[in-house]
Amino acid sequence: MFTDELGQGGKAPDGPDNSANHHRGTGESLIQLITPGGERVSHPQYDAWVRDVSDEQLASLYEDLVVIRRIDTEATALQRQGELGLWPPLLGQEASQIGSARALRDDDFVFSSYRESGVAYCRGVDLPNIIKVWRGNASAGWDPYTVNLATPQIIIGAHTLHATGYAMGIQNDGADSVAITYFGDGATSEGDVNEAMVFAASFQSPVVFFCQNNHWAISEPVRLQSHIRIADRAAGFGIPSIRVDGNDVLAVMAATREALERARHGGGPTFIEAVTYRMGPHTTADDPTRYRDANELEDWAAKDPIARVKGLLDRKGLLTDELEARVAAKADAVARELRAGCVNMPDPKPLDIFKHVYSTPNSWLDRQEDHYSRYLASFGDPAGAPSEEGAR
Ligand SMILES: Cc1ncc(C[n+]2csc(CCOP(=O)(O)OP(=O)(O)O)c2C)c(N)n1
Ligand SMILES: [Mg+2]
Repeated sequence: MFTDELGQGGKAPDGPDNSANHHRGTGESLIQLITPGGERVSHPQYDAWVRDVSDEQLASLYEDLVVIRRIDTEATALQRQGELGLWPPLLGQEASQIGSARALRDDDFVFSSYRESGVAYCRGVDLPNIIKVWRGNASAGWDPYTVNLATPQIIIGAHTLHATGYAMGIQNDGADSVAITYFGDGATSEGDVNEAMVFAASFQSPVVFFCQNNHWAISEPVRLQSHIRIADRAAGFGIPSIRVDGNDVLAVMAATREALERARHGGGPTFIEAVTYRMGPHTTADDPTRYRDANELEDWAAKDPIARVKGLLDRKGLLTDELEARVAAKADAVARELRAGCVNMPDPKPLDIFKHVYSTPNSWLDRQEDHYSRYLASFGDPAGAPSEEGAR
């Protein structure tokens, strides 16, 4: 029923022992509804939050997991082929992203970090727009208000302040939507995240702090990041926390639904620590073999988020050839659309960089644009001319 097998990692050869059992703090157990072997285990509190999930919906969650892994694989390949400048892989974190994003309402608003491409997929962002920024074609891939998802934040933790501010706005409007913000284990050490939690707690704002503890902040292990469990940091702010198996899509969905309902009904913020693992590099520019042990990868491969849902579907007699074929066809179609959208994306014109900086004219920016325009013209190169949309 409860398991602590997904702790924060064992004793590092030369670091402090921060394995789950040695963490100081309230130490609530990890919530799990599907074991790594694909067995559905009951939970007295969290079963109720996913009781309505039908066999069909379980199959659809499986499809989402497979599709976003495929998006990730395809984008990684596109980067290796020189079509993208950089890509931050989400491999291993699929259940954290799908389980939480599928718990949201359309009118909830998401503030994410750079690794949440699975969340962007769930919010309905057009596939090529997910990779537009990583191709260097735009500063932002989509209009946040069309999908209620802010464009991803690279500055670690800065967007958690935006989420709290947005949630305070929801309160002023008297609405019952919720802001949710995604960030990493490393981000919890940033001042911005701490300030966002102070304000959210003080004003009991409807915001969910969704932390994907993937055990690494680039090359810094979480055991160095925090000497207590990440979820236990929330207690210092008076924010209730949930520590959930982040590789278990149902458990993540249950935890997120609980947090969202609390926020919707005036119960204030909740902190969710989804305990998961970054199976790939930090980004395609990183080589994790330089700082982490292959055994750790093996341990986590055995807790794969897709394999366990597949196992559960199998136990329930739902893993039919028809389902497998449908999911594979969907993943293929998505990969094709992503690739075609990427390689056929029109290049931006150099002067396009001045677009969308301000919504109203700005003399300081206009001067820069004029200067840059004359600089480009000095090469006699018409490439500097603004694209059809105009310079701004
Ligand atoms: C304010 C700030 N400091 C440093 C960086 C450089 N940086 C980029 S990603 C990263 C690690 C973040 O780790 P974590 O919060 O665990 O998220 P993850 O990458 O694991 O998803 C750092 C330090 C940054 N982008 N912003
Ligand atoms: Mg991390």
